[in-house]
Amino acid sequence: FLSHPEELGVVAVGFSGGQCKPGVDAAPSALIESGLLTQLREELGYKLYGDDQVHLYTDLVPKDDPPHRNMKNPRAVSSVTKRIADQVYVQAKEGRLVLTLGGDHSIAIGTIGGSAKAIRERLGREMAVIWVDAHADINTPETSGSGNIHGMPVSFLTGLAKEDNPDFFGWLKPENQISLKKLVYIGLRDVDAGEKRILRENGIKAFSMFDIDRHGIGRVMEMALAHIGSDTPIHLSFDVDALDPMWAPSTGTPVRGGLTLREGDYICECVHETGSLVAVDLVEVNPSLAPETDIGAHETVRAGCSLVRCALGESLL
Ligand code: B3U
Ligand code: MN
Ligand code: MN
Repeated sequence: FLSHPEELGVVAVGFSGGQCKPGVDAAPSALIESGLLTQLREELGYKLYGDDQVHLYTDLVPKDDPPHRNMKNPRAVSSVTKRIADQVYVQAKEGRLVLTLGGDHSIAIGTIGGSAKAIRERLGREMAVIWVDAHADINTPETSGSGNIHGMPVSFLTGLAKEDNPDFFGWLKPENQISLKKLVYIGLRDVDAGEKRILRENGIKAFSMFDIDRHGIGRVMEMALAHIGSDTPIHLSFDVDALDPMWAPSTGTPVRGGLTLREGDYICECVHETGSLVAVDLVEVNPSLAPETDIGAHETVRAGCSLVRCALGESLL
C-alpha cells in the first residue's frame, strides 16, 4: 500500500492536553535523544521525511478553555489534533509510512484522522486500526468519568461521539473516520463499565489480557489479523501502557498485569510482517513519571524504541 516503502514520514508531537499529568510532552525528545531516529536511518535504512522538529503547539492552546460536554481542554485538543491530521495526511498522501511519536493518546484523533483520509484518497480503501492499550479509549464525552480526552479518541474516530462544531472535533469528516468493524483491540485490562457496554453493543473485536493468557499472543495475533482480513491497510496505534509497568513504568495510568516487552514487540513484528502497515503511533511515554529511580524513565523510553523498531522491521533476518 506504500508507494515508497523505504520512506518514513516522521511527526513528533509533545502534546499532553488530553490528560492531566505534565511530562508526556517530553517523550518525543526523549525517544529521539535515545537514538530512535538514527537507528531507523542507519540500521533499518529508512529515508526520513517531515520537519525535524518536535512540535509542542503551545500556540494552539487557548488561555481560556472551559469544559465542553464534560471534556477537559476541548479547544486545545481539537485544534492540535486537527494540525496533526494535516501533517500525517501530507506524509501519507505521498505514499510514505508515517511514524508519530506522542504525546498522549488524544493525538490519535489526528494521526488516524489524517491517515484514514489519505488512504481513502490514494487507494480508495478503508483502513483498519489495531489499538494496543490497557484501556479502550472509547468513552464518549457523556460516558467518560474523567473528562480526559485521551480516553475518548476512538469514539470520535468511529463516529460514536458526534459533534458538529469544528472547535470541538466537528472538523472530523467521514473521510477521517474508520469503521467499527475494522477496529481491533489488544491488551485491554482496565475498561470502564460504559466502555464495556459500547464494545458489547457494537460487536467490537477486542483481545483482552484474558484472551492473551488463554490463547497465547501468537494465536491472538492470528485472530486479530484474520478479523481485519489480508490486503487491508493497517494503522497501528500503540499506547505504551499496554506493556506491564515492569517494562514501562513511566506512563500516566500504569495498570499491572500487562504485556511483556517481548509480547509487545511480537505484536509489532506481526503487523510489520503483513506488509500492510501504513502508519504507527507510539504514545503515553511520560519520562517525568519514574517511580523510584530514573531507571524507570530510561527503561520506558528504551521499550518504546524497541516497539517502534519492531513495527518498522528490525527483526527481519
Ligand atoms: N478510562 C479512563 C482511564 C483512562 C483511559 N485512558 C487512559 N486512562 N490512559 C478514562 O479516563 O477514560
Ligand atoms: Mn490509550
Ligand atoms: Mn492506555
